[in-house]
Amino acid sequence: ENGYNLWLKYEPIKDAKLVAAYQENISSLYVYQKSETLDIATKEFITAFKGLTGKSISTSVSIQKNAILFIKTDDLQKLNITHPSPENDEGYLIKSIQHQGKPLTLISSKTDKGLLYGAFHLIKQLQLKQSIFNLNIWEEPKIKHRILNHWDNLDRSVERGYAGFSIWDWHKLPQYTDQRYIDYARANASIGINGTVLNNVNANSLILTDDWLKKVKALADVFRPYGIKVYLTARFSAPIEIGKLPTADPLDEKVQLWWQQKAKEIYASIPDFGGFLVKANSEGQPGPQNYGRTHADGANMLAKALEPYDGIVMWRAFVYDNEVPEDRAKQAFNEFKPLDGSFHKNVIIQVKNGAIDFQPREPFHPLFGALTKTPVMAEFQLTQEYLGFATHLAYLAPLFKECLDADTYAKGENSSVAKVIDGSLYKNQITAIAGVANIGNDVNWCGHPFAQANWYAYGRLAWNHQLSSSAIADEWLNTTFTGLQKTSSTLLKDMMLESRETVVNYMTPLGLHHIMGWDHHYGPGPWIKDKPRADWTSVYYHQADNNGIGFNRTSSGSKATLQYFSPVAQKFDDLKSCPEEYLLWFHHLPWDYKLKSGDSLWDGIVKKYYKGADEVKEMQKTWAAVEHDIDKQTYQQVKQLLTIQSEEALWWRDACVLYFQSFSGKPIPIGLPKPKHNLKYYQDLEFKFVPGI
Ligand code: BDP
Repeated sequence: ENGYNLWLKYEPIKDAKLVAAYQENISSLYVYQKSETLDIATKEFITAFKGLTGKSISTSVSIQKNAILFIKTDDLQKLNITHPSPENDEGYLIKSIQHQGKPLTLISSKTDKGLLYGAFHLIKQLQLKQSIFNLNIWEEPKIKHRILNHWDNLDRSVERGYAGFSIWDWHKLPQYTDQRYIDYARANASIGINGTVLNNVNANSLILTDDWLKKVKALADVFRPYGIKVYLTARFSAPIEIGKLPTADPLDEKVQLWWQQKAKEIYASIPDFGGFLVKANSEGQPGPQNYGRTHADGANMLAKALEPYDGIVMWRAFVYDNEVPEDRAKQAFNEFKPLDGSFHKNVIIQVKNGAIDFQPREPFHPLFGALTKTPVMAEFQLTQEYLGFATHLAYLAPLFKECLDADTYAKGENSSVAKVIDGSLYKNQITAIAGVANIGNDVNWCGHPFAQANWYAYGRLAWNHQLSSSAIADEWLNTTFTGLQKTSSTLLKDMMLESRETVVNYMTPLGLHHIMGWDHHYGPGPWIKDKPRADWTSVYYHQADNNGIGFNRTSSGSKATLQYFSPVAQKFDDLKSCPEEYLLWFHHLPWDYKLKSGDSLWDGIVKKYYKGADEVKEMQKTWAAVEHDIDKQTYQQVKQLLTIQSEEALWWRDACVLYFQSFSGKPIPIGLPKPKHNLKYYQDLEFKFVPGI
């Protein structure tokens, strides 16, 4: 078992009674109107059914007893079936019905894509050994554009990618379409992902040239029948670099025309092209501010070029400026809030879950809820840039949920981030969500077998943010490790649900953040200082000195707390109500500050680091306990990765504790073992060729 088949493993179900029931009650497929997408749906179902139950079924020309009927909502009447179906284009109904005396399973949707989603749902029902009787499943996605962002470069390196090289084999495209593209599309369709940005936000304008657009078209053609649209990142200076214009000023007419022409060209070959994702005036990327223009000027120019074709612009709010002597956590809000209302209607602002940068834990970004006239989408990072790369096991659904479920209070209580991005709070027409992909050309796609769960969880939450982390883990575990007994499944689920908190404990407990190794972000580096920008150092973020530690973002400090709506602002601002998991994110506190546990802050920090490292040892034990239920190859892989994780957790623990001790001057609490090496040892470690840069 090499992990290639992800959660789409169709291995024989062992429960003979159940298999007999499935075999007996599914006879054939009946497709009312054929299409490429429905061919895919039926082929997938037939393959799955054969694999899971051993029975070969096929499509038939008439409706047989116990058939599965694939039919679009508009055609229902023609068969005299009257069942309400979802209004949403991608929604679907799966219902057990009686039709002319025959029991049938009806899958209906307004679109072929919805029927494909329905097929995958029914397959999952079988994979999870659930009932296929008396079905009445009504599904509709809450968010319209559910997108993966690939930070893939044209040379096939992947920025912050830890699972090998890019799966886009640009060199062989457009003539050669790798089977991987099809399997990628299948996997995404199975969890409802319907868009992919193919290239890095740190963009290369070459992608917009004719030769490269042919390659993009080839991918778009593969993905289309799976309901997946292709998007590209647009480098703002492209009109200069590939258009030979002297400027990229968004108010220059020639520049506007250039983009309009470019859009026309793209849509001529990719009629359903999704649009552009743009990182502008951020970390050295060009943008409208180079010409004294605003983000709105830049975004609107592109939006107008895409508008005739229904394309959208996802304009990132991940901006911060070294020249601005302001807390980096506040800068995106400061730049975008005043622009609310000035964006064209097909622009959506893409906001990272937190205000700094995909840390193991961040409070939700204050821009969620703050823009009332501009749609906002959330960007999560599936690739584990700050959570141990593809070597640490960290199930991220709890991280995503923490953000999605957070109440912004933008319109009073019950104004969750999820409601902002699903459009229900401000009635936005465009709704979207993005996940920075953790996919590469490793045989198992994601490097770590458990990292697949983050791709899966992202897709599931993008479809329905109300699902629980636990329910998603259950689904993923039991479709991925097909031989799991109930006890093993529970053990592994508990391990997954704890795993992200474990990483927080051994990396950045109590609200610490951004204290990783310089540049490559590998391992601990709380001592990082004296870099070209203060906000690229660790000391900027932890502010440790002999008196205490933490970034004062309260009203007596940077005032970042005040960017939140009341009463969230007060909650974070007031030490008494600030949740301890965000303590040092918002407060600078003396080493002897008393935590809720009664421990001093120093003791509390140290204990968390030790706890995190101990928890990885527990994960190792859990994994050993389920060995009998896991195939040999995967078992060994995860076992070895957990060994690395355990060593690295100790490394994080010891390096951080020793470093912070050099300020606190306090002993490691009695009973805890001493670090293996001295601080200098950790500070002197050097790493060359770390992946993902
Ligand atoms: C940071 C990454 C950097 C990305 C940047 C971004 O370190 O590689 O380019 O975010 O999101 O997390 O633009």
